[in-house]
Amino acid sequence: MKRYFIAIAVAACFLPLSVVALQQEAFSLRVVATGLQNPWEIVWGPDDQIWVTERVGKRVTRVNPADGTKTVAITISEVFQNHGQDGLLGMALHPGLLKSPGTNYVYLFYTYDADPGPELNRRGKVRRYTYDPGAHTLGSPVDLIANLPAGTDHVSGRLAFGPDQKLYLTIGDQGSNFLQNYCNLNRAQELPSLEEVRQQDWTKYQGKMLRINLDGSIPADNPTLDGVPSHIYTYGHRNAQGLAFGAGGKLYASEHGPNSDDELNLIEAGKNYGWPYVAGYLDDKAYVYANWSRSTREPCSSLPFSATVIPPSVPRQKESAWRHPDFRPPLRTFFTVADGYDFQGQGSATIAPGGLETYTAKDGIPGWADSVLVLSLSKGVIYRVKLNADGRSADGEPKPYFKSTNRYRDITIGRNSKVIYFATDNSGNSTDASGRTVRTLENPGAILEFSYTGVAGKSN
Ligand SMILES: [Ca+2]
Ligand SMILES: [Ca+2]
Ligand SMILES: [Ca+2]
Ligand SMILES: [Ca+2]
Repeated sequence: MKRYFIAIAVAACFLPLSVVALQQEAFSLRVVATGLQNPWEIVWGPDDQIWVTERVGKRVTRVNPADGTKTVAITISEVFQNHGQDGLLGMALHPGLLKSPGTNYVYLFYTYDADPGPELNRRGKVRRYTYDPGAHTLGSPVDLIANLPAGTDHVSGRLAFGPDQKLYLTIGDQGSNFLQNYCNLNRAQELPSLEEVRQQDWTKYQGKMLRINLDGSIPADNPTLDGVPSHIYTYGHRNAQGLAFGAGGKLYASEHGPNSDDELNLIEAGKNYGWPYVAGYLDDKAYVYANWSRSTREPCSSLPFSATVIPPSVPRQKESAWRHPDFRPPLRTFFTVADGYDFQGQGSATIAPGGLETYTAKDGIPGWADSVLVLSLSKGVIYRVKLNADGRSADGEPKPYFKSTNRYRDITIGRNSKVIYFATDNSGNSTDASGRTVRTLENPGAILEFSYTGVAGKSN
């Protein structure tokens, strides 16, 4: 077992952290399993196995944390996967799994081809499976809601099971107004009409957080937005890939920003999280909404996309030109930079947040109770954000842990809350110890275990 002491002064590569934190906690690292095909969601199960969705592998796999033994619960041939963000994504276990009769349920979100012919019509669905504890397999599929938006970017697809017995699902803005989808209108602020909901036309569910009954229907107590009840719980989201409930049933989500302003949000019914009018705080810093689809004089399709240079024919709107009574700013950004920040020279001021978990154990790692752990894909660290007592604001700066040259995709905490597991991507960009961007990953397609071993240094 490799000793892995986290007692590092944080390097300057994590700019623009204003406070340099000195971590005291020590952890030992153990590689639990390798050879997974893009593990995307990991959940500690009631059987003390780590349940894994493999995005590219299209499988639900149970991994024995003691020896890494893998048992495939199901391979889903209907999953369609051909780019970096689609495939088998979110998973939530019914809290009654292996505990109460009639609740051996596992909920999955994945992308599929809704066109039976040769064309591709990529959509997303939430499907429920029943677990057979004797055979250790998943069967009896029931589609709860299908035909959800799913494109070639910003699919999101994180699922959580609420204390209110509802399913929560993130659906991204599908990369609209960005990169290869730059001429698509961003619909994160658009809300469906009564007729669209009646027709089960879920187009406007792009850039939303959904709250779904366990049979797929619309909860009677969901917010009514613009006079229309729907599955939409919150809106104005870009790409929320981390989602977890914390103390008091509060719901937290991480969200990818554009070139700056990755976010940690507290999710509350009916609120508007600002995208694409606002990135991070409503502060007019380093972000302006440029609506490529509304380019006048020169049609969007004739313009080359740039994240930093906006052609004059593309209308732009400052954050402060937009106001909304239900706007909710993030609890914390990673990171906000000032106007004039040199994105081309210095690169994006982002961490690319993957999964997220709340840390609630009072008898766990000292000082960690009431924290949120936000995973970074591109920095190879996990940021711990301490919350204030009411869970409604962040206390101090995010602290990085577990530095490695990996892309941390998802997290689960063991039955022993001093043991934390991470799933890693198989490929992509990370950051090495010197702060350089690299493409060679230390532990691709793996599950890593970090066990708290005590305090390495003296607090200053
Ligand atoms: Ca997880
Ligand atoms: Ca087809
Ligand atoms: Ca936001
Ligand atoms: Ca801003």
